[in-house]
Amino acid sequence: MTDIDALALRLHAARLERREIARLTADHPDLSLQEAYAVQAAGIALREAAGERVVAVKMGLTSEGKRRQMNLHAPVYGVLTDAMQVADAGTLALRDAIHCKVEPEIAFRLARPLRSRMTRAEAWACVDGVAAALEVLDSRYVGFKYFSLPDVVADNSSSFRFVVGSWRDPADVDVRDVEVRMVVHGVVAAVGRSSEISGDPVVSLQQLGDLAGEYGLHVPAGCVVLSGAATAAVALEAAAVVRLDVAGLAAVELVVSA
Ligand code: OOG
Ligand code: MG
Repeated sequence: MTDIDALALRLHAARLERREIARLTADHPDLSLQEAYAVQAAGIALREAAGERVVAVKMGLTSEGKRRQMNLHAPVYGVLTDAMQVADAGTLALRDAIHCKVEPEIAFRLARPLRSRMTRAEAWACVDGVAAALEVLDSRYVGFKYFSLPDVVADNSSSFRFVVGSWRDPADVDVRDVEVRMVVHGVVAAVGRSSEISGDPVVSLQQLGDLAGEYGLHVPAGCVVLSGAATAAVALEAAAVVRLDVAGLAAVELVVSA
């Protein structure tokens, strides 16, 4: 077995057992970003072998707020399966997670596959739906901390669960610079603007096209893309109701149980 598969299994087991582990670079200090994406892909292959289906891709670390919170300084992607999706207004059980956090996202549904080096107009032409979304992150690393980009990439960019609200026609919305407001149990927990996502959330699609081309991921028609959180993530507590309001889009909700 190659190291890549062994590392993927290490993270896979930690996730299934809800157990924190040391970051991979503690004993693989030379893990490259290329190898980290290979570990991520091997982890997704393990999930597919267990019957899960890839339905979405998420960009991460596309806003300054997130990069500062994680002390990591370049955008990354992660792959999301049907088993990670929670219905709008559905429930997430904290006992399924290690130490999860929630963050506000804007989702795009693709009518065409993403490619490398797309212009903004070309990326926008791939989109046939826009929705508000919540992403729940959960790191497999001790204390939800890591000190390198390869660690977080290998851990599928801390992916855990996501919720997508009702889709709107892209012709009816302009999400370049709108307010994003996440409310937890009636109290505003995070406020930002969509322009904090790569300057424009559509730019996240262009960046994903480039990263996917570089690391060998196919982002097909029908795929959903989360463009990255506009604000820092917020730790989740039981009995909370999380709602995200994005101006011009339908609100999306998540209920959190113990
Ligand atoms: C990495 C994932 C970041 C986002 O939207 O910025 C992310 C992390 O914060 O652990 O999903
Ligand atoms: Mg995110």
